[in-house]
Amino acid sequence: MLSDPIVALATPPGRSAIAVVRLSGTRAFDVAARCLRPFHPDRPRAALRARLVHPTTDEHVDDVVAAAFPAPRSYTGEDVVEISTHGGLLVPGEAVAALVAAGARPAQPGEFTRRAVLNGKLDLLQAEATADLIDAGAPAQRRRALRQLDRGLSARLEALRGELLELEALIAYDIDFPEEDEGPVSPARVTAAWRAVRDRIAALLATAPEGERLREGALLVIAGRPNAGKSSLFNALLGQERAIVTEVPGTTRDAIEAYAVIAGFPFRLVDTAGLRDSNDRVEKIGIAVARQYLGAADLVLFCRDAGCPKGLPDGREMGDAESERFVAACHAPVVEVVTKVDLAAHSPDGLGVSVVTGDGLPALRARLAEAAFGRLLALGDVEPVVTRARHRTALERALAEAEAFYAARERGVDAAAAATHLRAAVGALDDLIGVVTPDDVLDRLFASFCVGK
Ligand SMILES: Nc1nc2c(ncn2[C@@H]2O[C@H](COP(=O)(O)OP(=O)(O)OP(=O)(O)O)[C@@H](O)[C@H]2O)c(=O)[nH]1
Ligand SMILES: [Mg+2]
Repeated sequence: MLSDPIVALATPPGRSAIAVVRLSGTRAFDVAARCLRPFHPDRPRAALRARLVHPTTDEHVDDVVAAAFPAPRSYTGEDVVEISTHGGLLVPGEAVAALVAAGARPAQPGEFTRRAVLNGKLDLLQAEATADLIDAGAPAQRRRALRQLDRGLSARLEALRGELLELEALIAYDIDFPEEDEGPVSPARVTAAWRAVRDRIAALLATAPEGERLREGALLVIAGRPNAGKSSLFNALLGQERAIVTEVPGTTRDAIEAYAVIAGFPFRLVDTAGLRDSNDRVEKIGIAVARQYLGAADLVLFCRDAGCPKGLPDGREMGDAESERFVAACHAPVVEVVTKVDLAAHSPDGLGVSVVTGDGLPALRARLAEAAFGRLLALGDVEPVVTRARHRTALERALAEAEAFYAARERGVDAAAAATHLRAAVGALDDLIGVVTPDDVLDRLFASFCVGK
């Protein structure tokens, strides 16, 4: 049943001052009335003190504050009761159990938000933004999720949808009077309108790589010769001594991955084994792992040691040619940095850092954020951005249909047939916003939600 009363703890379990229990459904007020003394559905959206009791044993479970939100003015669009109980390991669970005994069912993950979507309180993009906001670990993720929750992306897609329908209206005359040579709307005007909407879809699509990276964190792989100071820099960027640092070349043998927020943006930092020809079995495996990470990286931070400009500690020198070859072999963009500048006689060309003095670290952080998220930085927080593969594939479909429309017109296909491509493009945008959303799409989306959301 879709609107049966559901209940869940909306706050994480554990010791806390308060916890919030949420109840939603057509009979939610009946359930609440069996447990709350008193319960006032006639005083909507007022926070009122009450005793929460078990409906069959009458046992006093907790003193709470409860508020009733009658449909449709609630998060789910159904009758909702929010109950603030005391926190801790026992009380919130017993409060939920009492409400279940009174006739509510424990909610599935994401079920509240799913109902909000089905009742038209949120579109699909806003529901995704809700999950992104909860998952946000970096300020840039929070700002982006809030913009999407505010319908920034939805509004842009609706505007594009409107433009596609206008384009269809422009060729309506050709559809109705296919025999006429020239309709009242010139082909040049149709072309201009088509180009404008096509370009706008393409521009939005172009935000996808960095948008998806913003949700997942940019994979930043630190590489360089043994002893170049990679692990030291990894720890400095992380703000914590995570990787082992010693003066022995070949200290790091495994790849170490950690989440870090750099200049407000999310990164997955990877420290790797120093690159050299080694006969050590373990180190060789480590170097192979490093190369795998380099192949998958969004961005490479290449470290060069300023402390030993002539010979490297392992007796070999990584000459300019060798490091240039390395950088050229990387698919991802490379940020080059000179490490240990406190040991150097004079300041290096380009970006130099020292983890001992802290010199250059702020500039390095800014450079990394720029290299991984430069397009988003340039767009600011105002322009909408697409952040999921689901968004990207729908926009790719819309773009392909828009292109097919124009190609069909160029080939002299009749207007009615060409217009079906515009309809299909509109359909792709509708799927994206979630106008009509099949159950399996909802299942996949809400499976990743937490219970109580
Ligand atoms: N003076 C100075 N010493 C540094 C700096 N960064 C690293 N070191 C020293 O350089 C040595 C090697 O540092 P690591 O961070 O272990 O170098 P690595 O590149 O991870 O080395 P491998 O794991 O062996 O490839 C250690 O003795 C560090 O203390 C720096 O900025 N200044
Ligand atoms: Mg190391």
